[in-house]
Amino acid sequence: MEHRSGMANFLAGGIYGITADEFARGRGSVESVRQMLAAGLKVIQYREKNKSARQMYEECLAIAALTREAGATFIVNDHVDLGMAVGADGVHIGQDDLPPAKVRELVGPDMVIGFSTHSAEQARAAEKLAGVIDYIGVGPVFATGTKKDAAAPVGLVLVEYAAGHIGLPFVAIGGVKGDNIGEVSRRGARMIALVSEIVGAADIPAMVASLRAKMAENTAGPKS
Ligand code: 3NM
Repeated sequence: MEHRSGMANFLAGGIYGITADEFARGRGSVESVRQMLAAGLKVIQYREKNKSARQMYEECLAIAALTREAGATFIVNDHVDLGMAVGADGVHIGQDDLPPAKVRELVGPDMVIGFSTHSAEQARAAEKLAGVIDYIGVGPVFATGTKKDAAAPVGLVLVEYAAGHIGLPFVAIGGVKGDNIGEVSRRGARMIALVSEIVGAADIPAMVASLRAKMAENTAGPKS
C-alpha cells in the first residue's frame, strides 16, 4: 500500500508523544512539545480538553513550527478544522467524531488520518477504510485515568491481534508506563503512545530514553 508522506515517521516505529496540560507539571503544551522534540520524538499529537478554540489555535501554530523544524509529524486530535487551520500533518479522530470518509473529504488527499479503535471488531471495520485512514489507535491497552470516557481496557491481546491480523499501521495506547512498555512492544506494537508518563515526567528526555531502551530490548519476534 502507498503511504502518505506524513506517515514516514510513524512507520519508522517508536514513541508517539501526546500533550495534556493537566498532567504536565504546569509546563504548557508548547513547552511539553519542545522537550519531547529535544528527546527525539518524531510523532507528536496535540490533545487538549477544555481550552478555547483561539488558545488551541495559538498553541498549535507554535507547535507546527517546532515540529516542522524538527522534521517531526504533527497530528491534531479531534479538531479537524484546527488541524487544517495550522497546516498540521494530520488529524486523529475517534469513533464518535465525523465519519472518516467525511474527514478525508474535508482534509484532502495529503493529510494523515488516525482513527481510534477499542475492539477487534472496530479494528476490522477500520481496516476496510484503508486508503481513507492511515493508521489506527488500539486501546486502552491498560486502565487509564487520562481519557475521561475511555473504553474498558482491551489488554495486550488486542495489541497482538492488531499486529498479526490488521493490515493497517497501528499505535498502541492507554495506560502504558515504564514498567509495561516492554510487554506492549514484545506483543508486536512498533509504535506506542503515552500521555501522562511522558508529559508528567520530571525529566522528559530521560523518561523517553528509558522508554526507548525498554522498547528496543523487547521487540517482537525472534532475536537474531
Ligand atoms: N486514547 P495515558 S486511551 C488518549 O483507548 C487516549 O483510544 C485512548 O493516556 C484510547 O498514556 C488514551 O496517560 C489515554 O494512559 C492515554
